[in-house]
Amino acid sequence: MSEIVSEALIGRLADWGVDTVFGLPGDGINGIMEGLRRQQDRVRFVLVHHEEAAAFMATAHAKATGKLGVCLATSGPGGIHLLNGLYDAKLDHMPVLAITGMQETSILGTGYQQEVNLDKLYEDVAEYDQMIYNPAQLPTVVDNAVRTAYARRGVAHLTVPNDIQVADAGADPWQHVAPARPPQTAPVMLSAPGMPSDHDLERVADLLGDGKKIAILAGAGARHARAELLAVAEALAAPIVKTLSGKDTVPDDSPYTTGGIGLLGTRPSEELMEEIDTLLMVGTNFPYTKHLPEPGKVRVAQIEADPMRAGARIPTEVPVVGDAKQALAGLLPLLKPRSDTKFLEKYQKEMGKWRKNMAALQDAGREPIAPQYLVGVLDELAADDAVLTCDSGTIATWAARHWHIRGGREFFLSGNLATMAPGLPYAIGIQHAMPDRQVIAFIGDGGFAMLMAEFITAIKHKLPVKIVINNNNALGQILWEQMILGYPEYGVREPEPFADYAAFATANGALGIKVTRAGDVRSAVQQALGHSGPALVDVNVNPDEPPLPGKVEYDQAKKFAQAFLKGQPRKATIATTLFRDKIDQLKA
Ligand SMILES: Cc1ncc(C[n+]2csc(CCOP(=O)(O)OP(=O)(O)O)c2C)c(N)n1
Ligand SMILES: [Mg+2]
Repeated sequence: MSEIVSEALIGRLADWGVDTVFGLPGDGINGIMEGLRRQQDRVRFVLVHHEEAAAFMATAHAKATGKLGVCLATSGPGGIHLLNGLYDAKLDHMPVLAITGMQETSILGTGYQQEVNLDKLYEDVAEYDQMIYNPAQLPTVVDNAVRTAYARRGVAHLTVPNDIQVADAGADPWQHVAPARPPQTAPVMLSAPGMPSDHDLERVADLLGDGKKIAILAGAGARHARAELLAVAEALAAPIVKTLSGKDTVPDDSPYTTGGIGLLGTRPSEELMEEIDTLLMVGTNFPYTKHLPEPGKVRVAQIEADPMRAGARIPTEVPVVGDAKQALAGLLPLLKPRSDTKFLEKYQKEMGKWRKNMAALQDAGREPIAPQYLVGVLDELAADDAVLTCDSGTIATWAARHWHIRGGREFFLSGNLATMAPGLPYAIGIQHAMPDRQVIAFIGDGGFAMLMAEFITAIKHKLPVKIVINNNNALGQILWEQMILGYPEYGVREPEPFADYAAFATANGALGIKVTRAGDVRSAVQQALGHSGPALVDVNVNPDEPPLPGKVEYDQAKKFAQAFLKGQPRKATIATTLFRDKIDQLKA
């Protein structure tokens, strides 16, 4: 049996170290499925229920392992479904390869069934975007796709017409002026040198040497530089503020961090940003500039891997291009250790108060159940090296504040696209790559409902993922956003009763536990975490618990009050919740 193009394609990906492809078959990729079947000893195919989830899984694979994530979809609708997950990869700078099918070359352009010009559709999302017209293009085109995804940290897309998929890999049907000569370069990714020049590092050290009130802002690009971040923070007596995607850069109980920034960050981080005179940004392209110091108010140095992003967010006196870990290690010996620790101590004290306030909200005595209590229990009972995935919604705020990074814990969510629904597929993608880790998705009812069929994927693949649903029967985040804008909520709550997702889990052979009383939260979470297979805990929480910003500004409070006056439904329960939050904090 001669080798077909699809077999060569998958084989070349295996040479590159690809061991998993997430996808869903269709008549546009039958040849590629045959290629996967023939290469099944080298590459595992993970059958999903929705292509969007396959793209999220590939993105999560890249986030958690640092290696290329690969997803596969059929021509037309399948390729269209991948897009949201691919934009997640693009915006969070993850190397992902999407493979799609295409109509046979002989009928392209004739308006055949499902004919969608996926290469055109993907122009915006993909850094490398290529149709394969001739078997001779392989493996050069595969190599270029993989290298581009890694080098540009983004999406590569290959679309393969049906007839090419099953053509003889060695076929070359046409006469050429420039015959293809696939280079036999080793399938290894070489990273660009990561150490900035001495001159650049000296300029950073000089700028920091002049600072009196210095902070470090650490993002996802510094996830591998924990020890170096902490050492630099110690030398500078500077608190580390973390972006949400950079939550696992340093542990939450470190005396050197004031936790998150932005709407779901901490009050000390917000206040500190207003007070500093010097900022060192490391591995972050934090987009919410409103939460960064005003331009011109502070001196800024930035260490950033991508030359396109260095200094691109706020006026930056010393932008430096390099790998966070190497650059910080190179910077450390150039720093004059600061003995004045007053600024750091002030914010350590503030963080002490903030931590107490947050702990007070994890009130076990509340009915309906406080979401903060649910995360608090999960935080306490989960392993020290658990991986938590999360979704966009109020859940992100609860996780940001009540899920603590300690030990080898990791945390992933859709940082820049901030899309709903990746939490569950992320957990599946990561569990496939890390079968021995405890992988937990803490997600909302809205996000879960969008891709809930993927829980069946977890069951079928016998993946022990743990799903904890913060079920507020609402698109909670938007409810509060409407009120902060001064508009009474509209179209954001589901009619009662609350959906029962635990029943769905149980009906399909997993462990499913519905929790409606605070007294049952702990035992349910304990049981789920201790279960050897997939488990889902669906917790009805208080739908009227607002995720307030760490520092509520006068304007926000005013708009909130205005919404109340304009006819906000459920005023009484919201007010009661806010009142109890305050009382709990005062008691602490
Ligand atoms: C695909 C998509 N649609 C809509 C939104 C806008 N959005 C952001 S959070 C959110 C609510 C999410 O609801 P749920 O998952 O139940 O979480 P909750 O906020 O209730 O905790 C919505 C609608 C989005 N980010 N992504
Ligand atoms: Mg919800």
